[in-house]
Amino acid sequence: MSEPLVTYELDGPIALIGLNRSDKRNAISDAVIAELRAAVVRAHDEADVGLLHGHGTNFCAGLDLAEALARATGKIAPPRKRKRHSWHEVFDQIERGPIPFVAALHGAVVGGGLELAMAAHLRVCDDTAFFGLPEGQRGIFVGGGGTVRIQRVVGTTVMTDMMLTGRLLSPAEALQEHIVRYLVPAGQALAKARELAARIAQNSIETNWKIVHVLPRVQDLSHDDGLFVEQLNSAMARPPEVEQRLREFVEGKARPLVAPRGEDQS
Ligand code: 1HE
Repeated sequence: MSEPLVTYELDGPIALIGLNRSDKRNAISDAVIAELRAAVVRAHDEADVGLLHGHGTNFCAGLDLAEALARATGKIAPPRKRKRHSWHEVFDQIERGPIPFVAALHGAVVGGGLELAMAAHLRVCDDTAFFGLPEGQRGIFVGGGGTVRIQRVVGTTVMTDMMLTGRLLSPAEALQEHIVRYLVPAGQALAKARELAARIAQNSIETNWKIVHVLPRVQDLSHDDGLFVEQLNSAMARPPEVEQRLREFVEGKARPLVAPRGEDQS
């Protein structure tokens, strides 16, 4: 059997998901996306925290440019129907699924590789990492959610510079631009990410879910709506009457949905 393009390992509550195409610098092909989707869905079921990393000397060199060329020249048949962009779907599953994700970054974190990293909730890099958006040089555009996720974190000025000039950011600059929160010596990103994931896994699952889901949505709301959503999420524990109401039904004491014949419902 051939090597998987994406490895999956469950370590207690942590699912480690590794891009495993180091001969092609972990470039993302359609097959990689399909395996990544399967791994993420499995992690949603089995784990409390996900961890993205790359095998070999790079996290990810972005879109598989050879496959993109084959597509552009008609060597790969276009899909028969329009469907949701597969990268958007999978990266959204990472960012807006039931569990938080940590990303361990090293070497190239470029193009779609940076877009994938930005779908995680917390990023760590080592000092071999470099960050870039070379789409301009390749004649294409970001397509893995970068206009939303990267721009919101680094701001329009920084993203525009990265895209127009192809400027690569160093680990220190990535820290300054909030792309990463932790910078460690070469070779230690995965260990640090595992340590952070283990810490996150000690939180309540319910609070982790709220951190992942409430924060980005409130960021999109007005001040007033944001405070309202915060209140709903902080104050709304399950009301005590729920248990009583469920028991009434289970014990046959609940009022029927449909009124018995002849009984006035008005
Ligand atoms: C690839 C890819 C790739 C490497 N697609 N095959 N991404 C880029 O523009 C980045 C392109 N890659 C590079 O600039 C360099 O490869 C790296 C800086 C990442 C690494 O350099 P290096 O010297 O270690 O490796 P290499 O010799 O350049 O590449 C090794 C092999 O990987 C080689 O294949 P080989 O068969 O000749 O051995 C490369 O062709 C292959 N390879 N990167 C396909 N990206 C949804 S929109 C997202 C848009 C984007 O992501 S744009 C950014 C694309």
